[in-house]
Amino acid sequence: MSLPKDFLWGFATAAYQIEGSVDVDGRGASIWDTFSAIPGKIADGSSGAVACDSYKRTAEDIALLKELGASAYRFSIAWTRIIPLGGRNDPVNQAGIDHYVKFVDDLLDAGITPFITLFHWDLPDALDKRYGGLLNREELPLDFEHYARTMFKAIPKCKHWITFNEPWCSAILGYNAGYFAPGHTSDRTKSAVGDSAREPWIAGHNMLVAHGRAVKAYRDDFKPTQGGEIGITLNGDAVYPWDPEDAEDVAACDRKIEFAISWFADPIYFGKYPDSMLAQLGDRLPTFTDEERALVLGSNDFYGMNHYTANYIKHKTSPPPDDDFLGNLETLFYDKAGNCIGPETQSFWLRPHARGFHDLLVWLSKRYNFPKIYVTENGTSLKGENDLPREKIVEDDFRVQYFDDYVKAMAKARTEQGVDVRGYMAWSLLDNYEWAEGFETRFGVTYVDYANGQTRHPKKSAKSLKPLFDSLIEKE
Ligand code: PNW
Repeated sequence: MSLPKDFLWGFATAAYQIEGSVDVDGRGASIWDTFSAIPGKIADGSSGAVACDSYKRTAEDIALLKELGASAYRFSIAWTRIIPLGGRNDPVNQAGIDHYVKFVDDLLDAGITPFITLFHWDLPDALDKRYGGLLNREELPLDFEHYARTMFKAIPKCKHWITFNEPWCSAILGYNAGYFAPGHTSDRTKSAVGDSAREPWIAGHNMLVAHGRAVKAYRDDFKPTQGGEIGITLNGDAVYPWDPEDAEDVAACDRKIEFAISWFADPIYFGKYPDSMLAQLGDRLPTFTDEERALVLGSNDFYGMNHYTANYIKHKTSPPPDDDFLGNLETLFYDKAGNCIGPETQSFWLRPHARGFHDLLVWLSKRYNFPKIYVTENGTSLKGENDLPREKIVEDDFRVQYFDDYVKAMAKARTEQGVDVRGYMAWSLLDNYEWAEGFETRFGVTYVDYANGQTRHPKKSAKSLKPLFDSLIEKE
């Protein structure tokens, strides 16, 4: 069991979760600044206004990455630091560009390969207000392309670009459940605006086309001279039938992955939405124009995979309600025989089950003809971690075990099944702003003492990855 010689490994973060400095150097507001200011939307009432203060601590973060032995770092750019109002005719903010140019220079000087995510959910608020943000089929792709071009031009030294992080989360959590910014939902007790049955599928479609436009721009005008690669990062959980004897539960397993992953990956690899989604959603799923299809088809140089957990899947027999986004099925932690998928964590949706990682890597590889895969996120929270004193938090054996199990499951999938995995980024370098869960949930391999100046204290898991990868990466 092994990983290839040039395998890249390291850690991932996202701008709004770590940077803070929201009013510094001309940054504009994003939908997360607006959303987190609404009472009741964030568990502890917090925002990313300070977070880990990483905007001002780039040297400290790079020193930490170096100390932990990382060969790669995935971070995201705050669109509103580059173009504060977001649009293609709006002013560009040189101070924002300079910040990320220097950050990449410093990473490269430290021998760390940057992976840049262009969009990790922090849409310019001005675009949301101007034309409905992700819901605008004409404007969003053009504005995203312009922003992407600005970054490709500014940072030719970056060779690994990710367009969108987890469009499923932006579309479903942002426009169906209303749990994430901009908080749209049909539930009028939570939001005055939203149509859970329609908006998510429109937002998803528009992100796909925006991704396609940015990729075409990169390939036409930057890749020939810069020689880098570009792809999208999709999230998805592993699946097992609630009743392995029931063919309907087995079929529902594929449908679950199709509604989460193939929603985006099928148009990219096959030029069409999955049949299971077309059958259930009908004309609520937008139809690709010929131009859109051409932009999206074949638009991945690599597949970015975010993966955390697994579920048992039970099919439903009654017709799905209009706001169903799972594919008319239930996701469960226990199967029919009473087996539990994995232990509880601090995240209601996350239970470790490492075999699922192996099985999903194989499923994806078979469906999409063994694409080059970078695992762009994988990690866990710990039940009750935030309630412990610091000396206990840094002894995070549960997280050490999680990484050990998951990384070995990945190496096994490569060695035994031919999965073409080339890199792995643990989520996350730092405890950080966990979106609607605020700071109560800690995903970091490094404890951040928010109450005492954002000081960093590596946990046991931080130091466990280097020996783990050293033992798996081939020497020649
Ligand atoms: C990912 N869910 O999000 C994100 O890319 C990170 O920014 C985030 O911090 C990390 O995972 C840990 O949560 C997800 O509810 C958030 O199923 C929520 C879900 C899935 C992924």
